[in-house]
Amino acid sequence: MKFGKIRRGGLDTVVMVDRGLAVPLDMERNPAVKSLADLLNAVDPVKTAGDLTDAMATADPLDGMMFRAPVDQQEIWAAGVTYKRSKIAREEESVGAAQFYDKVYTAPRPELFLKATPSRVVHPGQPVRIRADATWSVPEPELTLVISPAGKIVGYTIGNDMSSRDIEGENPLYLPQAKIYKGSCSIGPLITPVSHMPELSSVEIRLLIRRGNKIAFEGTTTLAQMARTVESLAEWLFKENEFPNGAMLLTGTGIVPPDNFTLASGDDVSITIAGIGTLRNSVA
Ligand code: DO4
Ligand code: MG
Repeated sequence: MKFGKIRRGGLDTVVMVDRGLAVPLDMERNPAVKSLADLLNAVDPVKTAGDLTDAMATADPLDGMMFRAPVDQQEIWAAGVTYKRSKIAREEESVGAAQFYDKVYTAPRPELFLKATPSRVVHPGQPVRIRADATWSVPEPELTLVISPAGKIVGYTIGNDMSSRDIEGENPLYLPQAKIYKGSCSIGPLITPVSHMPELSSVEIRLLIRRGNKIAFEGTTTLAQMARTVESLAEWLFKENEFPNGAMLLTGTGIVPPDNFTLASGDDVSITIAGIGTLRNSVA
C-alpha cells in the first residue's frame, strides 16, 4: 500500500496504490485532509485513505500513469556523508578538505543542507539537469524521509540528489552550488507509509544509468550500510528548527559511480528502493 499524486484533467489527484492499481481519493469527504501530506500525518493514514475511497471509483492500472512528485508544501532537506562510500569518494575528490568528510562521518552532528523547495522538485519522468559549468556530475540515489510537522517520520519515498562533484571537490564552500541548482532534485513517484515499509536494514537501493541501449553504470547498496539511523537524522533536522508544513529529508548516498564516470545529456537514471518503487528521470 502506497500513496501518490497523479495528474488528471489538469489537476493533481491523490491516489492510493495497491497491487498495481491506483484508486483516486475523494478529499472532499474529510475537511481535515486537504493534501497528501495531511493524509500521511493522520493517526492511521491507511484507514483514513480507506474512508476517502468511493465504492464506485474505478481502480486504474499504473502503466503509463503520470505521477507527480509527492510533495506538498514541505521544504526538501538532505543529509550527507552517511555511508562510508560517500565519505571515501568525497575525500578523494577534495584533496584540501578531505579531513572534514571523515570528521562529519564520525561526529554526532550530521551534515544537513537545504536541497530544494517544492516548486524546484523535478517530477518523476521529467528531466533532471546537470550544470553547464560542471564537468563531473552524478545522481545520488537516496532513501527520502517524509516527516510530519511534529518531527515524526510518516513515510518513505525516493530522492535523487543530483551533484556536481568537481564543484564540491574544488572547495566544500561551493556545496550549495554543487547541490542546489535548477533541476537538481527529483522525488517520487510514491510514498510508502511507515506501517507498510519492510524492515529498513534489509532494504536495497539500486541505481541504474542507461546510455543509449547500454548500461553505463549499475550499483546497489542496502540501508544496513548507513552509518546513522533515520530517526536520528530526523531528530537533528528538527533541533532548533520548525517545519509547519513538515519536511522531506534525503538521507545520503551509498552508491557513487567510479571517478571516470560523469552523467551525460540523454542518460536515463533509474533509482529503485525496495518497498517503494522506481524513480526514473532522463538527463536534460
Ligand atoms: O558532503 C557533501 C554532500 C554529501 C552527500 O550529498 C551524500 O553523501 O549523499
Ligand atoms: Mg547526497
